[in-house]
Amino acid sequence: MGFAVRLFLCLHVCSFFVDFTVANETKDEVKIEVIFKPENCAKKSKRGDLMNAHYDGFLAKNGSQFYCSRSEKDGHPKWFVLGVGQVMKGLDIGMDGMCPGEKRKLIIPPSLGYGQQGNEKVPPNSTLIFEIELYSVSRGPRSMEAFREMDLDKDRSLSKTEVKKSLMIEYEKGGTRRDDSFYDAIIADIFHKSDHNGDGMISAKEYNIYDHDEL
Ligand SMILES: *[C@@H]1O[C@H](CO)[C@@H](O)[C@H](O)[C@H]1NC(C)=O
Ligand SMILES: *[C@@H]1O[C@H](CO)[C@@H](O)[C@H](O)[C@H]1NC(C)=O
Ligand SMILES: *[C@@H]1O[C@H](CO)[C@@H](O)[C@H](O)[C@H]1NC(C)=O
Ligand SMILES: [Ca+2]
Ligand SMILES: [Ca+2]
Repeated sequence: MGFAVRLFLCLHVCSFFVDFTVANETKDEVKIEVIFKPENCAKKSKRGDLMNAHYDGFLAKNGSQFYCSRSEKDGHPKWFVLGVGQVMKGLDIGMDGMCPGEKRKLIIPPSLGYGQQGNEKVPPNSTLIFEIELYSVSRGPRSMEAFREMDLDKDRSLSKTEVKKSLMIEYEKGGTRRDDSFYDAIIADIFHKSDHNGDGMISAKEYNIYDHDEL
């Protein structure tokens, strides 16, 4: 949809409205607000799934932004496995049960964020607000399963055609057609991020090496 494409192309850079009022946060819970939910939501994220998402982080106390995946490094959506500690606990919890295309706002208490230490950008004991846009979810338990599913000719390597086919299945489940530029942009991103030796194929090894963020 136009909405997702626009976000993907970063024309909508980091301009989310942030509500500063943090009403009644309970200490150790992530508060989840669904901001946008796609009509077709057959597949929801669960522990072990490979996620691709943009997320922006703000301090609840004054709304200042401490993280923006759109302006960080190459500005590509981040890849990570859900529920295994690759991201902070609050994100592992708050991004569970999400559909591709869904947008959420999460309010994360310090205990599930950067805790009593904080970090160079986050003061100690900070409640955090995250704005999340989820692009894709690949079925786990671990990502190798998703890899084997995508690897149609079983040569242990993913071609652009194989990646495109799996993306089309993913994005067109509900019958919505996407144009080639939609897929080309995602595929360019995936290969930019994963095809480390630049041979135009993603090997099992390349697929398994995630570019982790500190988050
Ligand atoms: C906060 O929580 C308390 C106890 O659960 C409740 O009585 C109160 O109405 C809540 N306040 C707001 C602003 O939601
Ligand atoms: C918000 O708080 C942080 C951390 O205390 C501080 O660095 C930042 O300058 C503040 N931003 C605004 C807009 O007050
Ligand atoms: C953070 O919170 C803990 C527990 O509530 C408290 O002991 C500690 O002093 C706080 N740290 C700062 C810097 O406020
Ligand atoms: Ca293959
Ligand atoms: Ca390669």
